[in-house]
Amino acid sequence: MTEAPERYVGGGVPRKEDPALVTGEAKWTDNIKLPDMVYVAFLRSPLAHAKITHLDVSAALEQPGVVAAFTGEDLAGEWGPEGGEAERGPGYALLPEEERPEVPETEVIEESPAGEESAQAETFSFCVWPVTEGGLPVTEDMKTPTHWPVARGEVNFMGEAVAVVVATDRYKAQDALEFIEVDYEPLDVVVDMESALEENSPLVHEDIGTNVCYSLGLENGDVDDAFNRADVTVKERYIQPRLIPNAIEPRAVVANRDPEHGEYVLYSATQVPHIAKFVLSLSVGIPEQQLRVVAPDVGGGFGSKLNVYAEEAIALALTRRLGVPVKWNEDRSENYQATIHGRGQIQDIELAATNEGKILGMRVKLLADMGGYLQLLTPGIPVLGAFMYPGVYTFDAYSCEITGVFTNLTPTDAYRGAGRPEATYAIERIMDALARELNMDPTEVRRKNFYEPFDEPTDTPAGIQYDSMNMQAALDRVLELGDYEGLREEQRRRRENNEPVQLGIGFSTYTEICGIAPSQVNAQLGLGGGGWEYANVRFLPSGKVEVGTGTSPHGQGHETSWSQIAADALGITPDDIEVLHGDTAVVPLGRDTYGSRSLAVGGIAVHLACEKVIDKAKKIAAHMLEAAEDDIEFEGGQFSVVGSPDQNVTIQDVSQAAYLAGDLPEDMEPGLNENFTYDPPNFTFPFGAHVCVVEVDTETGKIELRAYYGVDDCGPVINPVIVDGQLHGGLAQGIAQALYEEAIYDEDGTLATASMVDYMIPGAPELPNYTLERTVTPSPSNPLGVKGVGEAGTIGSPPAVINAVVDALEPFGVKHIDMPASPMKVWKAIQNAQGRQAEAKEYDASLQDRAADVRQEGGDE
Ligand code: MCN
Repeated sequence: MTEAPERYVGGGVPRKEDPALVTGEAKWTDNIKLPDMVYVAFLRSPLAHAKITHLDVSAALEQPGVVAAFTGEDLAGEWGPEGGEAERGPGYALLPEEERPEVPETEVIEESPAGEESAQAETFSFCVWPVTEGGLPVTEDMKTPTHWPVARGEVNFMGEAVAVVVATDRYKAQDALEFIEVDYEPLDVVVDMESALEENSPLVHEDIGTNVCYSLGLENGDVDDAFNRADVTVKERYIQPRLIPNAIEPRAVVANRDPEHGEYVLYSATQVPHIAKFVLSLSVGIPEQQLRVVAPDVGGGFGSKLNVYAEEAIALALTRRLGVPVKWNEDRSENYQATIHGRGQIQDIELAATNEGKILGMRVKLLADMGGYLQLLTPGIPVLGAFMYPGVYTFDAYSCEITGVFTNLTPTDAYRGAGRPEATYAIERIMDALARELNMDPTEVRRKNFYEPFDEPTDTPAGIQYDSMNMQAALDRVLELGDYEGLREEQRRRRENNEPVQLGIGFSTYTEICGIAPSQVNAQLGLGGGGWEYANVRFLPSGKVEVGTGTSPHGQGHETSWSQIAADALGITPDDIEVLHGDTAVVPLGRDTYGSRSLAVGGIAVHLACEKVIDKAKKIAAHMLEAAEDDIEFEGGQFSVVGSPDQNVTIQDVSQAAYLAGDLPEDMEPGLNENFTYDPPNFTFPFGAHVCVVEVDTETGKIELRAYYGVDDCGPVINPVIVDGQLHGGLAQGIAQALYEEAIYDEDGTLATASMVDYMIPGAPELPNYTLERTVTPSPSNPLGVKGVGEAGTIGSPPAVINAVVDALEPFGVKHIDMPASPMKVWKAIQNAQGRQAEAKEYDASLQDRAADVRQEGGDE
């Protein structure tokens, strides 16, 4: 047994996960090969909104290697809790060509035949967050469109699956798609949220009769009165472009039926095996106890794999129907069209304040793009943000109205930060606008409104309670780090000299809500799932330990962090611990990984399960040492009698005794194996202060990120190396949103940024070296005092970057630039602010002409 030093928590223990990841030993879903496995490819709609008037897969069936092909109608009996009970037609997997049945042409579907056959589900959706049933104050009924895994009769976004081909290899399946006959009748397309709400707008879902998915309002205090009393008000409109998540590993699925036990097994590159098991059992009609979901190594998710997708349901239905293992790998174009998108909001925000810069009230109106259907959490994402618009500022009156809007675009859902980057961006941008209005330094107006430091739950304008905060310390330190005075001095010099490259200094002082937990709040918000987390800690007879966790890491390093927590609690070394996760047969209970919840909920469950183990072990140790339990102390993996340190047993001795079970205290169960299901009393609220320094070339619009300083506070740190990594990745994504990334659609709902060539993901050369420090303000909500960190960088950084760009351009009168702040936008903003709109327009027109020429040249070739 390796000797345990004093403590591992807080130390930079190397990540246990990395050797496998960097030596090609990781187990990706795509590495799974099973006998007789067949491969799925999807025909996807090229149109954003259309009726399917003709669909015939029979020619695809004749192609080499193809074993089956289905339309949405063919699979209609597969969905819902009774799925699979309906008449499913012949199973023709792997039959020689001559024995394959004729597949009839699918008729035009005027009206869904659902309901005519009792076993067919009449409606279907993956959404589990009906936000309006949760008792929030002002709501209208949420509309949930029927969302078949394979379209039936109509498509509602570009990339929606229209037909499925199954073949003996992936490429044959892909090739056969070309032989599917499909005709569409295009329908009017809804792309823009504001137009969608106009009276005569075309409807995304004719049967729903409106493009409003839901509207919801929160109000605390007398907002009108605050605005009446205000010396100054500022009002801004911010656009949150849609973002496309780009995990290194696209989605991947293998479904199989265990021939011996009849159990279905789904391997999926998912963040949420436990949630997927529950939702898929209801979606496909496989009893929950007969479904096992495994998340092997997962190459990132950033929220996009916090979902239950049609392709997972289809793979299960196909393996049930065909009797062979089924595999699907998403390609990058499918990733761009059929995996959820993030953000997609229009924010109108107003502040009422005194001449001294004290905020009196805030109004927010939010339009949130749902896309063509509701995915798992789509309607809830803006609601998460609604609680965070007040940010790190205390004031009395706040209201927020959200309208969820259907469009014919890819559904939106959780993307790193999920609602909170949007909220933080709005409040941190408008704080700068208020500072400008009052001619105050942006740090001063922030300080005027900070909470006094606190370490007990404290009410916020949005009606929740922050756990602990000390913004002053974080801001003071980040100003020192960046040499704020020195930066302002340099800025003054450059301005005075009219230098073409100007310096900008941008701030963001942020907090965010890490969860999703506790369960009672989830229930109040209408979310169909608890916020607890489960852990199992068991000593094995040899004295080694297995820790089972319901979290499902996909890059966050839980194997390392949880080992550190358990090692300290049990007095052993991380090397003697194996962390098990991501398989519902190995860890049956769990709520998975998202919302920067894993440490503050799942890590705490591990800690508390360890304490239960120690409690029991202490009883056994007392019995072994023939002492009273109260006289036993535990330290460094050893139980000893108080005052007689020589009378001792190690925890491994105790473990052995627990399993030998020859001489245990009376009525004690053998073994040393404890579970803990932890449901926290509150969320955790990490916070921090960021400063971004940019150099903007005012002649070309080019932005250079010169430096980025951050002082973040996520409470005590379990592993500083992992926390730095989380912050670096998060900052990169926030900077990407501010400067580079945007999903662009044309007026027909066609995704123009449909590949990595067109969608600009920054690489290392575009990103600065970060200078990061931490303050430590423990959370009173959990015994380790920890807060989450997985999204903090993404939430804090976009406003710091844009505030810096706008600050650089202050001498030109520029007050706002939309994200992403491309050189073109920056250059145009300067022209417009200088009254040179004509030049900007002229340049625009010349670009349009050039684009037309290029298209023409392309067409001529
Ligand atoms: N940690 C720590 N001390 C703290 C806080 C956190 O040592 N005080 C460590 C934790 O022990 C854990 C890691 O930091 O190892 C992240 O913990 P936490 O903040 O609880 O976040 P989660 O583990 O729940 O991860 C979810 C979060 C989210 S929501 C997204 S999105 C995201 C992210 O994590 N996606 C990621 N980080 C990612 N990192 C990678 N590599 N890939 C993704 O897809």
